[in-house]
Amino acid sequence: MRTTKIARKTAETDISVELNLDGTGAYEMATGVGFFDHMLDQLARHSLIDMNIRCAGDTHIDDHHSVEDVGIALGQALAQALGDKRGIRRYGACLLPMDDALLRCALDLSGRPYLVWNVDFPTAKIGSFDTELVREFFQALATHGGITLHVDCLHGVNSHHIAEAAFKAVARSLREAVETDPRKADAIPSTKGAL
Ligand SMILES: [Mn+2]
Repeated sequence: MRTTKIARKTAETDISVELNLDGTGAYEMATGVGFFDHMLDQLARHSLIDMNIRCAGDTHIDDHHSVEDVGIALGQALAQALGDKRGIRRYGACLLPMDDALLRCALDLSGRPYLVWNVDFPTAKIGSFDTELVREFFQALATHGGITLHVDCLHGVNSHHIAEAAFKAVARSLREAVETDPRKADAIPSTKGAL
C-alpha cells in the first residue's frame, strides 16, 4: 500500500497529513477553515486518495498560513507516498464543468515544480474565505509535491463554483497520474530512469 504520514509544525501552524494513494476517496478534514475543508473533501473524493488532514493554525490572524502550510504538507506527503514513482501513469488531465464554471487541469508528476494558474475570481471572498488563497494552496502543493501543474478557467461567473471546479479538476487529474499502469507496473515512466 502506498501510504504515508506527515507532521509539520511551525510557529504558525501544526499540521498532520495521512494519505493512502490506493484508497477510495475517504476523507476527514479539520483545518479550522470551513470552506477549505469543503475543497479538500473534493480533492480526496475525486482523486480516490484517502486523506486525513488536521491543522491547528493562527486563523485569528487570517486563513493564509493554514491554507498555504496545508498545501506544503500535502505536497510533501504526496511526494513521499509516491516514492520512486515506479509504475505510475505520471500524467493526468481533466476538463471539468460545474454549472457556469469550466476548469481545465493538466499535470505531470515530474519532480519539477511549476504552476501555471489562469484563474480569476469575480469576487475577493467566498463567505469569509479569501479567493486568492486558492492559488496559494496550489502553488504550495506544486512546489512541495514536485508537480508541474496547469490550471485554466475557461469560463465561470460564480467564485464558489470556480474554486470547487478547480479542486475537482486537479483531483481527477491526480487520480489518473498516481494510478499504476498495469502495462508498466515495474518501470519508472521517464527515459531518464528517474523522476
Ligand atoms: Mn460547494
